[in-house]
Amino acid sequence: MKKALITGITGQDGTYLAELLLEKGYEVHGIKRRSSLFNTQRIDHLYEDPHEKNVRFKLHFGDLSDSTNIIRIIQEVQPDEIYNLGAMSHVRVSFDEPEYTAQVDGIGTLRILEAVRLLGLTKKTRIYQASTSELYGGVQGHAQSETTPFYPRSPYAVAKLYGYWITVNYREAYEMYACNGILFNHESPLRGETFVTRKITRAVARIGLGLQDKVFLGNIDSLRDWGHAKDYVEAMWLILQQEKPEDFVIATGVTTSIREFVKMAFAEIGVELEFKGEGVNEKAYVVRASNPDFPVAVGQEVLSIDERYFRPTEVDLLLGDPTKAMTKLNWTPKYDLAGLVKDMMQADVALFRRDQLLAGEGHLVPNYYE
Ligand code: NDP
Ligand code: GDR
Repeated sequence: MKKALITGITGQDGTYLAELLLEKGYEVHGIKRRSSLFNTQRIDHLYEDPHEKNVRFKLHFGDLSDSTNIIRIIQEVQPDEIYNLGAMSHVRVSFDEPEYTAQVDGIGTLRILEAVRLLGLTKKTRIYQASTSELYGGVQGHAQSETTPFYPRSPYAVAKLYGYWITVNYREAYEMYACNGILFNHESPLRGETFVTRKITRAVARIGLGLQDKVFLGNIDSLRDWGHAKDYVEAMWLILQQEKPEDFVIATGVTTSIREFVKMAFAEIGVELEFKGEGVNEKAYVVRASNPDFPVAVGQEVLSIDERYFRPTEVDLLLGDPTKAMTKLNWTPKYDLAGLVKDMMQADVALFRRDQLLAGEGHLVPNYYE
């Protein structure tokens, strides 16, 4: 039985990847951070009682900022594959926590590689590094592929740039099977609540159900190449199954603005929007509401711009060229953007119908404006 170790198992991708690897018959080990509250909500359905026999899902306390802990876990698990998905993954927050982001996203990657080397596992353990389209940040005007030079535009992207190159360097210096997946934005019903797509689908569901009046967003002109996280974890696995270690761009090849994503999400509840005004004064109003399950008032202002969500340096356009992954890995995504928006909206409507019921019974329902 193959053993995989996943850092960041409690995150969006960690959860889908753990599901996939368990389905494939792996023994899955994950590193979770100590927190004052349970932080395992996404993976609770995978939990197995450690007192039982033949448990295939095991969690270890750990942190990418702690080398000795990383070395101990890798020594104990002796994994065939490591997926390094753990990171401070929020671009906006990386401007507030640049040093911590460098420690975890940059040096954290080195800690994994060095642990495998020091433990003499270079011939046994394959390593996947979660690299990102944010590496291309300032590269504009054409689709971005494995040969496009990088231009990071945030402390997050600069930290990930180190992670990218140290992975390439260990591959070349020590002949390790270590690969970068340069993944473009991927979303799902499990996406963190403060990333823009999930923030939008949650807000739209709540507005439709009368739990919230409007949503505040930052720059709605930027363009992103969005795929579904379920498709993207499949690519991570494929990257580690090749004969030779290589880096791959994973993307859909289609780019869409935040404004268009907002329109698509509202369309899922039968609401049509009109955008008026320029720049920070732009707002969106309801011009048609055709679904009686979501009785939104025509003329209601449902979106305003809040400069607090602007970034000191923005990435205006991301558009990936997934040709290499499609030909060499034979990878094809099952979801397009419309399917992704539908999946996220259905999940958030179901989630907030529960809140609506609770609110109807007089229970306090938390406010989710942020
Ligand atoms: P999430 O933010 O959902 O998950 C991040 C995970 O990393 C969580 O499990 C988190 O733990 C863990 N983590 C954070 N800090 C540490 C630390 N110091 N030590 C150990 N673990 C830590 O991210 P995604 O699942 O969306 O992304 C997975 C990886 O892929 C990340 O590295 C991200 O940067 C990268 N990536 C993501 C893309 C996307 O569009 N989703 C695109 C390209 C790359 P906790 O739950 O306790 O916070
Ligand atoms: P990104 O994702 O920065 O691309 O990083 P995010 O969803 O945070 O932002 C996408 C774009 O939306 C604009 N935006 C807002 N963003 C947020 N979070 N909140 C808002 O209110 C808002 N309004 C507008 C942003 O300015 C930006 O242009 C994600 C992360 O998953 C990274 O870890 C990963 O590496 C990259 O995708 C690829």
